[in-house]
Amino acid sequence: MLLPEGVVIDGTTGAVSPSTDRYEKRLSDLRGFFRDDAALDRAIAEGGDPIAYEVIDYRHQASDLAFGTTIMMPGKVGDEFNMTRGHYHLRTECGEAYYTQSGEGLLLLESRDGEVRTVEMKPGVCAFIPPDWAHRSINTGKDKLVFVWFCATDAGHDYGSIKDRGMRKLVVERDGKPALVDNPNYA
Ligand code: PAN
Ligand code: ZN
Repeated sequence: MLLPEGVVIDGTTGAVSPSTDRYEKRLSDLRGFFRDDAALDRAIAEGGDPIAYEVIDYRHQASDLAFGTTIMMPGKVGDEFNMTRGHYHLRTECGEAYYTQSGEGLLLLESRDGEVRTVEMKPGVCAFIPPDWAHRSINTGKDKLVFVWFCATDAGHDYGSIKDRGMRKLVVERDGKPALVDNPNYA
């Protein structure tokens, strides 16, 4: 039987205690997601293939609800800010919430019929991700971006559509500021 418990989440480091699982993605794991492969190679060589983000889970298969943190490092690949892979949920009726704890970023969302929206990520903002919207988070700041996510345990991830087609928009640095621009490689 699952028992209630208080899970301690550190909003600065993203540590979750207790947690059930974790993984990390290095820049080399994100090949194919950034626009500029040569810039990715340079960033990997210069930084020693640094960790781009880490995900820590509190997840029990016997419960419908899971949560955890994502901890994103600052940085850019070329002029594109560090980002997550981005995905739709396999169970298309499942939404999600992203509650930012520290840092600053943008949540980029895209519906199946091509509508694009962004939600600012900063402490105090809990972003609502409606069912069947692709979502990718982007660290546009100088520090770590840490957020808590809540979603259905079995929502699942469809990464393929985003990897194959890309998202319609990119978040790049222009004049020292984040800007949303058309993705020239969008298929
Ligand atoms: C989040 C994401 C996490 C990493 O937990 O999985 O931020 O992003 P990618 O999975 O796109 O690499 C979530 O949205 N879960 O559904
Ligand atoms: Zn999700």
